[in-house]
Amino acid sequence: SGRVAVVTGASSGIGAATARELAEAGFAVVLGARRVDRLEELAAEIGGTALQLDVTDQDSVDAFVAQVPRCDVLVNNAGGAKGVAPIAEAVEDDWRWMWETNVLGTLRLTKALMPKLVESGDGHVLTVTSVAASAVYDNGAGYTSAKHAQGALHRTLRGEHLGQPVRFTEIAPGAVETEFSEVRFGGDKERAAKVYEGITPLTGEDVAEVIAFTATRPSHVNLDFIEIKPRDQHSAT
Ligand code: NJP
Repeated sequence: SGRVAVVTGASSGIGAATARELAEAGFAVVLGARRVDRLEELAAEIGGTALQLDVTDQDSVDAFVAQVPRCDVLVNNAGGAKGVAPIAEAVEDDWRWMWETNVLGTLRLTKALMPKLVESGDGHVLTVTSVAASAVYDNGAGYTSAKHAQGALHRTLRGEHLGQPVRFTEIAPGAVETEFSEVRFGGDKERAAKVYEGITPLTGEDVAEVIAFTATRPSHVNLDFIEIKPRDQHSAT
């Protein structure tokens, strides 16, 4: 079909699985992340183009977007949590990382690719937020606040583009087995195990299948918001 899907954070977890699913669905995929060696490996397997991308760096975003000839689907997936601490012990660098990556990263990519998404005639922006985009929990304010902001940004975009041929879907996952937990807990496996006690997490593929389903609905159908959680997870944690 010649349709092009851009996936950020495609070097791991949900993003890598999403690139795989979208390639299977017939999209030409553009894979973006900092670890370009991993992207190249994946592209060799599923096809597509591997391009280095740091969403926290405007120059990197500009160079990336300049190499994307066309964009029909954008999956804003790059993101994550860093650090677990009460607000009284908040580490400003961790907060900055979370806001730069999840919030401003989504802003930069979406802003830069929007002309191409409109030009597509059937554009679609899918943003991977979190159950943390609509909940709060102790020791998680840096992440929950960043995800709330990312969600607000995404939902506002939908309103600002009404009447234009672009769809907007927010994907809000609960616990997913990826490298997320490693980054969040800085490798502290005991702490991670305690937080996720009793929960069998989703796989990246579970979320990717939902993203691919959403991106392949007829162009007049907009799935606005999808929360996807493990069976035994009740709330954000
Ligand atoms: O995590 P992980 P997930 N520029 O760590 C990339 C949300 N979520 O797949 O740059 C560009 O395996 C990084 O690539 P690299 C979560 O908040 C998850 O679970 O090479 N890319 C890697 O590919 C996030 O928004 C859970 O290091 C950057 C990817 O991001 C999304 O799901 C729960 C980057 C992260 O892959 C995918 O995360 C939830 C940068 N500056 C929400 N910085 C969960 N897993 O439990 C990072 O509620 N990346």
